[in-house]
Amino acid sequence: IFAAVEMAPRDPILGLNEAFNADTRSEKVNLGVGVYYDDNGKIPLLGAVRAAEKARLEAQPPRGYQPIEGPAAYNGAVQNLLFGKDSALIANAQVVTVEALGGTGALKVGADYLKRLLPGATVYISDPSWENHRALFESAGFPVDTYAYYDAATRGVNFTGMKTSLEAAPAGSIIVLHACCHNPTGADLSDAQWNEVVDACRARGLVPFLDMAYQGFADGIDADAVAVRAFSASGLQFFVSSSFSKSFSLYGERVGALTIVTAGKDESARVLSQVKRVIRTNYSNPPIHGGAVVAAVLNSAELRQEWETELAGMRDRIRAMRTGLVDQLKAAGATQDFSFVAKQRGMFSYTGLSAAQVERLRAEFGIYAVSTGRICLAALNSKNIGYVAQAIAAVTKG
Ligand code: PLP
Ligand code: TYF
Repeated sequence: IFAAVEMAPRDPILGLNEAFNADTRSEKVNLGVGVYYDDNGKIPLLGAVRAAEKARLEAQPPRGYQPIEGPAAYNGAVQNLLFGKDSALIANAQVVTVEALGGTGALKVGADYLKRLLPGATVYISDPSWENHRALFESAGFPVDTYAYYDAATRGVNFTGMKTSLEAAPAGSIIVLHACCHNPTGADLSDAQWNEVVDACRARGLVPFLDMAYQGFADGIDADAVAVRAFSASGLQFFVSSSFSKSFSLYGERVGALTIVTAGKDESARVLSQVKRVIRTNYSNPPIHGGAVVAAVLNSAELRQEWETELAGMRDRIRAMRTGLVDQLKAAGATQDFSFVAKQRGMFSYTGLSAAQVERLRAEFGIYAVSTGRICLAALNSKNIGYVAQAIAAVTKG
């Protein structure tokens, strides 16, 4: 039965890890995958997470099945992060949240449910977007198109183009929006532009699906929820996927959530019953550990404060790497102006490096980046930043 099976293409980002791991050069740097490393090049174990894990271990809780939708303590904490704890939507029971296997799992459960709800819809993702968005919605059975987003000339958002795309999308189309820290460009919408996107979704009858994978990595927990809050105030129904992979440094624990805003309590109950059916036929119910840790941190005043401080530390370190890279590129004699790197937000920068320049970085310097020119700033540190700046200056000269 396997004789005619073809080799599937590798994930362009995760595939880079394999090549990086096989590289024997000691000076090698992996700017490919979107993971936050500390200044020692290590994935941090946050102090708040360590404390919550220690308490769990000591309590020796039983390992029964979880509710299909995950524990209420977790789902409620996710809602508070997204909407603010005093949100009228929460008070009105207009919010349905289910725990999911990371942000990816939340997108997939949402996509599978949407396919049942709107089988004829087209999904629109930003041009460009996270590689997995297209594959994920296609695998749920949707045709996937793009809306204009990035403007290479300004290295910002082509907002006129984006609005034109949204206004041309057929009613009932699903619009996947990066809630903050756009992956891969680092270019986000302004608060005023979010309000215009809300208006366009309302006018065209579009179904917004906000992907929140980096809450707290740009300006702060509430500041980074601006898009979610704009949609919350609109009276529209919409979807949100949350990921705690980055903000809690819990990548491999697979902690995320899918949240759906409905028109009211009765709708919420019916929607939840359908989403639970999707989950039940996929993996039945979520694993315990990651969600329990996140809920314990978010629901304890003390641990939450510790987490917020640690999150701010990650955010500030990335910012310092952005300005540091701009300065060191200048010092290394780069002929190009890289000041835009300091203005982009989140973990990534679309550097404008060509595929050929990215290949030179790998071959000559052991520096790995995505062939689109995306680099992860959170992989830079005080030891490798000078080396990376020298290398980028070298391949972009002339
Ligand atoms: N969405 C975006 C935009 C991402 O960059 C990522 C990155 O990992 C995800 C979703 C997936 O998150 P997770 O690793 O929690 O599945
Ligand atoms: O964009 C990134 O690098 C992160 C990590 O299939 C990632 O979002 C990349 C690819 C993928 C899953 C996660």
